[in-house]
Amino acid sequence: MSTQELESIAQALVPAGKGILAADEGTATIKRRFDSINVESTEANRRVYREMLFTTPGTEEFISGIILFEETLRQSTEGGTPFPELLASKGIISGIKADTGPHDLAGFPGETVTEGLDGLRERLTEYRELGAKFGKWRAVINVGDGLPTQSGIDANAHALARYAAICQEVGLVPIVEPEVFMEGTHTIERCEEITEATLKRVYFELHAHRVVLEGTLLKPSMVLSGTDCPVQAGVQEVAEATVRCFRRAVPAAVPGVVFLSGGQSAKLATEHLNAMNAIGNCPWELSFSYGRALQGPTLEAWGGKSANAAKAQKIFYQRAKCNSAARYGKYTQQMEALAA
Ligand code: 5MM
Repeated sequence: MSTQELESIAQALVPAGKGILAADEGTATIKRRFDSINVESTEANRRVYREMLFTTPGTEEFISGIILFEETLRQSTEGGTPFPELLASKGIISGIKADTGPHDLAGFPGETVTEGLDGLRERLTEYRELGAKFGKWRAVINVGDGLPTQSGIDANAHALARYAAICQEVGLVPIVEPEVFMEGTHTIERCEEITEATLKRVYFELHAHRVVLEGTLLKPSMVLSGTDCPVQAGVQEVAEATVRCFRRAVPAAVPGVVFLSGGQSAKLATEHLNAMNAIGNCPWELSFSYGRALQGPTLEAWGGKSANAAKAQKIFYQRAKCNSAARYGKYTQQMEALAA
């Protein structure tokens, strides 16, 4: 695939008013989500739940792409249409979680490195044949006493860059996801410092691995106070710190920054994105690639019962609509009232 084709896919994932749905929870994560609503995590239930999300009427107004887990990429609707085909018919681009998860980094207690490079070229080639047009790889940076170490940041940045290079070689747009974990007592200032150092290292490695930035997207965490920090930064402070940090570290050649929600409430994730877009004047699109912040209220409303599916779809549609408005800095509290 040519560089130009990669660029057009990357751009098609961040058009005005649209963002990405992260529905790539692995088996262990989706089990945790289903446990919270007392639903057994069987392959059949996961398929039914995801079909409900993907067939929500009007999703394509606000959702440009959906990140899938390998199992979902191979599944079909009840009527037999493969999910990537269903999404393509709605103009939604399918993506694939390419990593095999974070594992303990030997010699560095408290830190992880994301694995999945072995056999990646072959797996990605098959995913592309199944309909995926982009990939996603998540690296986790834990914050704590003496953490992260430079070695922890370097190992994760190196793996992200190797993944991104293989993705582009195979013809998939790599979404590069360095998540500075929000759990901890750290201040927003410390989060900003670590996020900036991580992003700078990630772009150093992407450059070293000859990755074409125009054909990539960045999926980062926002600059936030740690969940247990006694002083919690407000919405405007988070927006200013995040935009400042990204202006310093993310090259203008990157078409879009698509944030993860990381455990923030659905509403707060929307408010933060809205405040960033209200600041404006950034070289990249500022969008979303939320998992929990898009699915949380939907999952709760569904509760595993088909009788609740239509209501759950309406909630999903409204959540996507609120985030679409946040892409323009035009989200208002009144939209939540309408959603309720
Ligand atoms: C950080 O999680 C990603 C974004 O979701 P949130 O908006 O909820 O933070 C998400 O794509 C995550 O990488 C996937 O759910 C994969 O999860 P697991 O835990 O199975 O690797």
